[in-house]
Amino acid sequence: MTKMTKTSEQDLDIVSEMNMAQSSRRNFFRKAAVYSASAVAATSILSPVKLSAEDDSAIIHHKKWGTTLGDPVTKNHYGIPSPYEHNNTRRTTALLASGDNYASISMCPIHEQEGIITPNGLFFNRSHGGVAHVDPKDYRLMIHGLLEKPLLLTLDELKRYPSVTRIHFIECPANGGPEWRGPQFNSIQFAKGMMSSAEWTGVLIKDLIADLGLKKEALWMLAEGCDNSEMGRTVPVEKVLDDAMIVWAQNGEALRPEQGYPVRLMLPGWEGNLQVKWLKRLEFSKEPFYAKEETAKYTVLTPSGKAIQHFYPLEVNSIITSPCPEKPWTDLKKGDLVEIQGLAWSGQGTIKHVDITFDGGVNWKEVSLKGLVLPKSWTRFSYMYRYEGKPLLLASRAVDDSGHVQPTIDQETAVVGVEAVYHRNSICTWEVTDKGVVNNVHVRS
Ligand SMILES: Nc1nc2c(c(=O)[nH]1)N[C@H]1C(S)=C(S)[C@@H](COP(=O)(O)O)O[C@H]1N2
Ligand SMILES: [Mo]
Repeated sequence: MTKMTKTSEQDLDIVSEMNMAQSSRRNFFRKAAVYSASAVAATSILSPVKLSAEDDSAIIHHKKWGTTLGDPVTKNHYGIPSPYEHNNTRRTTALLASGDNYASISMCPIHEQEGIITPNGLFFNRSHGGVAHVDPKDYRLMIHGLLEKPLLLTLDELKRYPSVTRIHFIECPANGGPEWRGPQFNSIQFAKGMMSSAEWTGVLIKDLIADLGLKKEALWMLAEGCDNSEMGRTVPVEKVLDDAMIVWAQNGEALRPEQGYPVRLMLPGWEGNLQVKWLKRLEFSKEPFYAKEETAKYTVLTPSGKAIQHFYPLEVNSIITSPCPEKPWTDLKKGDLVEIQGLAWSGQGTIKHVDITFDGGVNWKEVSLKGLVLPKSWTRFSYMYRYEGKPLLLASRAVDDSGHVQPTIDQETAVVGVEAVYHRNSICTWEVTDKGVVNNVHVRS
C-alpha cells in the first residue's frame, strides 16, 4: 500500500485552503479577504507560468482561420461539434456487443464530460433490437387496465399536460457487470460508461392519470415499447405514483431516436432497463406481468443460491473520472496542482458526501461537491491535489442521504457473490504509477 509522501507544509496549507474554500461557501466568504490576493496568486496551476508572447507564433501570427473567411453562419443549421473533438464519441466493444451490433450497447465517454449533463449525441445507447425510428404522426400511447377511464393519446395530446423538467441519470444495471471477478477493461468508458445524464421534460404519470380513476387493486404497471423488442417491464404502482414520468424532451430538444423518440418512460434512480423507450402502452394490473413473460425482469443471485427478485433502485455509487486510464497524469510534473474530479450518484436519494483515498482505502479525505446536488442525479466532486509523482491507489466512496455508503469490493461480493451481473456499485480504484499512467485495478482486503 502506498502512502503519500509529504510536500512542504506551506504547499499543503495552500492546497487544503483551496479545497476548503470550494467545499464551503460560507467558509470561502469568511476567508476570501485573506486569500483572494495571496493564495490564489501564489497557487498558479501551471508552473512555471508562461507570460511572454513574443516567441509564441500562435499569438503574433494569424493562423489560416484568421486570414480567410470562416463558414457561412448558415452552414450547419443544426450545429455539430468541432472536428477536433472527433475522439469524444460513444464506443462499443466486442465483449458487450452482439455480432451485428443491433442488440448492443454503445458506451458514453464519461471522462470527457464536464458538469452533470451528457450531450445528446453522447448519451449511452442500449437497444435490444436496434434504434427504432417512429413517425410521430403515427404515434399513440395507450393507458389501460385497472382504470375507470382508459385513455388513448396522440403525441400532441400528451404534450398538452402540464410538464415538469428534471435532471436524472440513466444507468444500465449491467454497468460494470463484466468486472465482478476482476478488471476487464483498462478504460473508464468501457468499465463504467453504460450511464448518462440529461435534463428531461415530460409529464408525471400521477398527473396524467389523476382523473382516470385508478382502481385500488392496481398494484403493478406494465410498460411496453413499440420497437421490435417491446421491452415489456412491470413496475410497482407505488413508484409510478411517486416520481415516474413520461418524457418527450432531453436537454431542451425532442428525445433522440436512441433514447426512444418520441416518448420514453422515466423512473428516476431505477434500473435503466425499466425505462422503456418508444413507449406505446401502460397497463395497470393486480399481478406483475413477468409471471407470464420470461424476460420481464432482472434478478440478483446471492451466494446462498437465493435470488433477490425485486431490486429496482440503483445503489449509491461513484467513480473518479479524472484521472482515469483515458486521462492519465503522464504530462504532469512533480509539484503541479491538478484537479481530481469524479461523479457520484444514487438512485435512492441525494449524494451527501464523497471521500477519496490515495492509498487504496487506508485513509480517506472528504472532497467538495461541485455544481448542482440533486436527488437521483449525477453529482460532480472535486479535489485540488499537488501531484508528487508517487504511485497511488486512487478511489472515491460516496454516501447518500438515505444512509447508504458505497461498499468495498469485498463487502459487496460478500452479499451478492461474484457470479452476479447487475447492480455493481463497489468502490472503483485507479492505480496511478510513478509515471502517471492510470490502470484499472481491484483492491481487496
Ligand atoms: N423499448 C425499449 N426500451 C428500452 C430498451 C430497449 O431495447 N427497447 N433497452 C433498455 C435498457 S436495457 C436500457 S439500459 C435503457 C438504455 O437507455 P438509453 O439507450 O437511452 O441509454 O433503455 C431501456 N429501455
Ligand atoms: Mo440495460
